[in-house]
Amino acid sequence: VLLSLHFTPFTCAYSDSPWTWRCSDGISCQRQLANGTEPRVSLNVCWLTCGEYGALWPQPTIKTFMGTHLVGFHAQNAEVVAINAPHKAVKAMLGYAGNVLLDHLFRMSPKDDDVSPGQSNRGFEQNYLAITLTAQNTDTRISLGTDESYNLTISALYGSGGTQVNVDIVGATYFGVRHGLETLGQLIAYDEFNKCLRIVKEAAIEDRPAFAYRGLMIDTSRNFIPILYLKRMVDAMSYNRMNMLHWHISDTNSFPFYSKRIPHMTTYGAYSKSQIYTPKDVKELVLYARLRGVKIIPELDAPAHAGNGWQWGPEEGLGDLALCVNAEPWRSYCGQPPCGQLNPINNYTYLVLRELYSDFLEVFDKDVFHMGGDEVFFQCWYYHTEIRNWLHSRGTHDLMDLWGEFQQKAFARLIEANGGHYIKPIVWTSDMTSRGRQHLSPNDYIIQIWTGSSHSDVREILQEKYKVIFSNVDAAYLDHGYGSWLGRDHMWTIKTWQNLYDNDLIKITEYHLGSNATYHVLAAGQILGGEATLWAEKVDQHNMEMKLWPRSAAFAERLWSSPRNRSNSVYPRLLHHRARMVRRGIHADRLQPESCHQISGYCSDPSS
Ligand code: CP6
Repeated sequence: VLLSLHFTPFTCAYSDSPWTWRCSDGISCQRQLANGTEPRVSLNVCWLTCGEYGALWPQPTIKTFMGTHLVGFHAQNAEVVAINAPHKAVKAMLGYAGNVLLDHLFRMSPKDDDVSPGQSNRGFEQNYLAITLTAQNTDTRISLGTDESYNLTISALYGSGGTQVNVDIVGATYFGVRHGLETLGQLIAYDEFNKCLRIVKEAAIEDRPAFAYRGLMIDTSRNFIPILYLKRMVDAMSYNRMNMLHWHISDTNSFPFYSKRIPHMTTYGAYSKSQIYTPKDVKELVLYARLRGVKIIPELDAPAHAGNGWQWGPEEGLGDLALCVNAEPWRSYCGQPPCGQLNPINNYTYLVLRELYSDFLEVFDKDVFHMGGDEVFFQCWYYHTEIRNWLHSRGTHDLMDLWGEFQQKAFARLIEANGGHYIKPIVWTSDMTSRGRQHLSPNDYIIQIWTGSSHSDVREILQEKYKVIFSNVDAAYLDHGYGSWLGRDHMWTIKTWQNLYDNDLIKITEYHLGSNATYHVLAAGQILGGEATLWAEKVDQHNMEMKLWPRSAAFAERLWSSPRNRSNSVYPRLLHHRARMVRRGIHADRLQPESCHQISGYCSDPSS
């Protein structure tokens, strides 16, 4: 059971300065404090008056102690003084993560962050922040079973030369320690009046995630998204302790992944020569993400959602690898234009898949792989005489049998490409996960639920012991509400940050199974977590960040902290977290007019 203890509110003891209290809840507002006055503040107001400082997001699971006094220091007096790790590689990674934090501290401090002559008696210039990092095991890659817990303690030592603040972060793995550094970064704020950074003098936090899988999906097939923006997405995920980036790299629209073994894929399938992800790009991104506690999970969607890039079969004498590519009228052949679906009765299709899997596994991690499996459109297959003949020869009318055989063969090729080693496949909910589950062993497959949360498939999938990731369309679809790809704007309503925050996976499970069975499903680790999806029919690098953030941050807290409260109590803290993300360079969506930060009375949480 995860505990969340409330602690004494901060009193923000900036007692030596008149201070403009800038509040974001619209209830309290500008206050001038006389010298020596300590504000009396409620918990919420305190979050606000402290600014970003202490607005921890996602909320740690246990705070055993949080002090009330702050110590000032300069960024150049912060240092990682010791790194304990059982392994050279982990030690190097910890050094890197420490530098990411120190970089934040320098960026928080304006260039004139020195004390002008008349102000040099505040006594913080000598203060020192000493950080010790300890990782207990040798993991250098994050996986579904990684222990991401950490303990963070802060204590202060007074000396004649100033105060030394000691920060001690201990994690089971590198990834836990990195989360601890993230929390530390959120416990430090810039004090404009004194021109220094501030940190709480004493604190003790024990923290671990409620769910192992805290994901985001990006689609780079409908529109190409430059690697730089995928890195920015990873940055922002790391600020929210999210750990899985599901890369829906290909679809019918385009195939931007460069395959060394089959360069035709991008020659035929990329939008242009510059809209290609090279192996070097991908390796760089995978490492960049790993250092930030994020795993990149690639998806090679099949057999549907595959078209452009697959047209070269006939020219090379291999026959049709994909059917109904760009066929019109599209409504007869697919759910969304342009059409395309792999040809399951051409053996070369599986050969090509194996080569592609091999190229994917050379650049991505080799433990989890997304095989797609969404929205197979049987009409596309029925339309081909050879496929109707195949059905006839097998004495069946059910194309599920053909699809089942496809899935089993494709999975075998994936294992082959992985040198015969097992690799965990993920598939989307589909007809196969509702009426063709005999083709998917619950021991092998993870099912990603994009079905609505109240659909009976959810109950059946859980009852049959599958492990699941929730991307339920009624709460986790970030692209909805901006108009669909057909311009049918009425089809979907926008998912607000409150919808994502309140997308409680445990409540969904209880709705289907009752509390007793839910207990067992949770104990068996069937609920891996959740993933918000950004389908990119109307998305590119210019609008992706405001669609992702801060709504994904709301889901990140749901998945990390599994809070009992709903969204209506967290609004002020989210505003500060959003401000922090913006300060770090992320173009997160704006939630309020600035006047709400300054004038009392009229702005309040829209969800309450
Ligand atoms: N693309 C792919 C999509 C969708 C899916 N798969 C999708 C379908 C319906 C809605 C939103 C997105 N655009 N490859 C389904 C998982 Cl409402």
